[in-house]
Amino acid sequence: MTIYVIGHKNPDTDSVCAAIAVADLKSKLGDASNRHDPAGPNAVACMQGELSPETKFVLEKFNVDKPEILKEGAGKDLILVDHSEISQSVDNLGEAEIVGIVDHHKLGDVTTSSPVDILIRSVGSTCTIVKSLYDYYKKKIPKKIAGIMFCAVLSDTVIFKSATTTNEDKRVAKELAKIAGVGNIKELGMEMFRVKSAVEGVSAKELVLRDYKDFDMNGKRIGIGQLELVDFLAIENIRGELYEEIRKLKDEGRHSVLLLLTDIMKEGSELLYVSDDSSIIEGVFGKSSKEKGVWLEGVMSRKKQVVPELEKVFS
Ligand SMILES: [Mn+2]
Repeated sequence: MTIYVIGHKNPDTDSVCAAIAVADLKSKLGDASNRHDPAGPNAVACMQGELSPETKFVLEKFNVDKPEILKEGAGKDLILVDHSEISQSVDNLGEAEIVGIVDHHKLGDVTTSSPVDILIRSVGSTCTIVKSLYDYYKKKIPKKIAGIMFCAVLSDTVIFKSATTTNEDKRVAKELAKIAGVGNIKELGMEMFRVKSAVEGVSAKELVLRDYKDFDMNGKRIGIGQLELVDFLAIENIRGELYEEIRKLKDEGRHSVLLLLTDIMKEGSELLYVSDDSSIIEGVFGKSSKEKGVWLEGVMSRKKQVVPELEKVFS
């Protein structure tokens, strides 16, 4: 039996690295954690789309193979990592068997027909939770997997600046860095974010979709993208194109599409938005703008500072 470990659509570093790490751990556990098959499962890491430049950099840095692409869930046994929303998962999820979930987002809308192993915790990254699973099962983390998990923690917590960061994330990152032989934590973090920030030669559409998620909020489809930038100069000339792309996404049948342009040095985000009802979005953030771009001081986390506020008004 093969178990496919899969992260969310538009895979980011946490989602790809968590899938690789969980597949490694699951394969090592064999029958110890598998009640169906005494021979033990063969777990395979998957992803729903191509690697982002940041994730490519991370995997190459630690010499880890990229996961295979999986977009179809029917007939497969799955462990979901870094998501539990149907809209962010593989096609035909209803015809798949979900055998596990490891996540750090709000509980989504997936359901299962059999008992399932779930670990969802409100920490800064899925890889922080995966580290605790290796420890719980007393399994050693391979050096290169520790390296990519370390990068995933830095990526998701924006080098510990995001409001989602917990003390556990910091402690785990230090432990992973030690296993991976990373000397300077902040230095590798900045190197990674410079790769993430590079927008040259990338189309506005790709930038909008790079870290983009759809949410079902009380029957309304809301899209939220985020671009984390080391400096804003890089996008100064393409704001109009970015706006045009989120408008197109909205026209595909969404109620609203938001794009957070996050300045990781200034620790805030500029919000671009298009909506059937702009006053809702403006009400949530207490600001409006004719240019549809507003600065939100201190807002860096989609899952903690944006999604919950929108859920409230749409519920
Ligand atoms: Mn994550």
